[in-house]
Amino acid sequence: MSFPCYALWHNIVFLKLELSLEMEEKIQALLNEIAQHSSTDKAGLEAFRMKFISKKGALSDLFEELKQVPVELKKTVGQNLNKLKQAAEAKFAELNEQLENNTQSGDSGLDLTLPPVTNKVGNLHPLTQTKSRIIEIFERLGFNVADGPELEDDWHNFSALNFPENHPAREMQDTFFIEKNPDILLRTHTSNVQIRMMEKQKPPIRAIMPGRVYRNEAISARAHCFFHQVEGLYIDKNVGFADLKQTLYHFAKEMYGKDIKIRFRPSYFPFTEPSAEIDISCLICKGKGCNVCKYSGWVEIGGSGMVHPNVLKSCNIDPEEYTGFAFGMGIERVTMLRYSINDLRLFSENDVRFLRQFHPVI
Ligand code: 2NL
Repeated sequence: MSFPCYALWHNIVFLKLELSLEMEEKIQALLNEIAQHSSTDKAGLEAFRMKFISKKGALSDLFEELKQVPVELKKTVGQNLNKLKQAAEAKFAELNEQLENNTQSGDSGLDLTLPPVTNKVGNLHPLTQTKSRIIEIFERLGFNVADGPELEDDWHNFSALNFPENHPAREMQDTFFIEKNPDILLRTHTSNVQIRMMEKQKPPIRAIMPGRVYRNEAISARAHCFFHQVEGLYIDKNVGFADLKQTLYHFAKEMYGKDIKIRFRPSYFPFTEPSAEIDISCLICKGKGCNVCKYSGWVEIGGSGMVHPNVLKSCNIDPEEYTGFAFGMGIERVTMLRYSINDLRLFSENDVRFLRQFHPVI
């Protein structure tokens, strides 16, 4: 072998040796790097994969370089390279598991600083809330709660209540009659329930009747073709007008607060004698005068009176033995005054922006 040729061979061997040494150093450095790697987020894990495991990563490069290593060293370098590969894969598996555990325990995706999810539970309709409060107040005075039909006959809605044959309330514009049978109608008040109760039950009777009633009215902010009423009846021996006044005064104080004032204004109903409208002092201006009370300081919440003897007779109750008082209130009206609502139509439009405002504070 000539000198230059020998020198070349020697050089190549030397270079290959150098390459294997260099590879061993690289492998060691990468092993250290892998041991120290500790990222636990998704981006860190991906960077690790790219650097060590992917086809363009350090391991691939080294396996490529391994081809240049002299045969006698290939085994050792190859074994070390395999150790490096195993270390990289084990580390990747470990980091991946850590990341999954963290995700499950809520480390990512859950932001505790976000505002809470709002309560989507519904609430009772404001009229139902008022009705429940009225029932609560009268139940504590010993009144029962009674219910009856909304589709009623003439007797229970008008005749038994001492409505004369020619009374305007019987006219078509006030009452919804059933075309095929004008003796049947949509009740115009809940008094029909009281009549049914008096027909069935002997006094003492002490009950309130909440329910829906119907009148043929043009719909506006102040009137509707249906609304809700609570009527009350107390029949016993020696029931007088003082009982009526005290009962309703007690109700007004419970409903609107102890500072409320109450006033009875003479009036007329066919079913009571004497009759009186019930006014309470205006809650908006506290009696000083405003547009709700039309500058009078008083607002009407219903009507009342001593049950007319003819009504008692219609129900086979002897007016010489028993007397009683009755009253009627519009639930819409009571609710409007309670919450300062200025349009009756809001109650039946089912606009959630209105209804949600009556969510009770827990
Ligand atoms: C009002 C007026 C009233 C009655 C209802 C009644 C019932 C029977 C006998 C006598 Cl069975 N009276 N109810 C009495 C007076 C007034 O309601 O303005 N309602 C909204």
